Amino acid sequence: MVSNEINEITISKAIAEKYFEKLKASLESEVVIVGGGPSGLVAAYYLSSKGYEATLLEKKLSLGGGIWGGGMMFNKVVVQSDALEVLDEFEVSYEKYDEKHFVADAIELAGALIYKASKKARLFNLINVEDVMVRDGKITGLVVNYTPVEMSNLHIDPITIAAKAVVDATGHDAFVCNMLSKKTGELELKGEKYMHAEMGEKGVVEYTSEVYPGLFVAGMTVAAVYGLPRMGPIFGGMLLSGRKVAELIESKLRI
Ligand code: 48F
Repeated sequence: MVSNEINEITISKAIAEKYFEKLKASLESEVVIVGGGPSGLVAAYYLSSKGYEATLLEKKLSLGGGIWGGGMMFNKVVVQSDALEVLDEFEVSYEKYDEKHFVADAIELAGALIYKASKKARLFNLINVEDVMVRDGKITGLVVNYTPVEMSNLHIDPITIAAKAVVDATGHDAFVCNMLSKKTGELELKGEKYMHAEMGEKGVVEYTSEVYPGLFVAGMTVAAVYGLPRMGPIFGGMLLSGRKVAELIESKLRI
């Protein structure tokens, strides 16, 4: 005899109610992070740990960005010694390769960043940021739609999410910065340069900053805006850039 304790309609109601509760709460966020790669996930985690309402929007089904495949699908990543404290914070294990280079498992790293960020921040997958909202020379929010709408070329209007600060963590695409540049002409992107791991790694952390009122950059987007070298499958710079952008936003929003 089958009991009636599990009900299909209750399952549907629970999903719809809880999802829209989360979405509604995110429509006026303190910080919105665009992109769920390493820099975005780390930023979301540290910002929410500091007590800010952080919403992260990722257009793909899975978060993790470029972590999963390591280098050329060899799913190990290198992290330099300067960034080990971020790995420790996320409880990611690593092996020493030499004094400066440490190796972590790409799947463990992606899983840990997603897990810890999801415990604190509001994470959304399948949401594509398609435009920026600007008022009086400042970014005030983002224009978003479900990814399948863009993929299937459906003529469906987007909705908007307000934010006091936006982080462009869309990696090589630098999507938000490119869109702002196109729509306002007020931001110039120099474009990512050749491979030079040391310069790239140092540069992405050093140049992590506010590039337009209300718009911050983290991760590879920093390289795209400031014309810095690429660095390949070493991830310390991404982690430290995510942590730094959280600190910059904290000091700005605290004022
Ligand atoms: O590319 P990605 O991992 O960015 P990151 O944090 O890290 C870069 C490294 O993975 C690697 C590297 C390290 O040496 O060079 O490439 O800078 O993650 C960016 C995420 O942003 C999403 C995209 O799907 C990816 O998961 N994204 C891009 N455009 C949009 C977006 C958009 N318009 N809306 C929402 N998400």
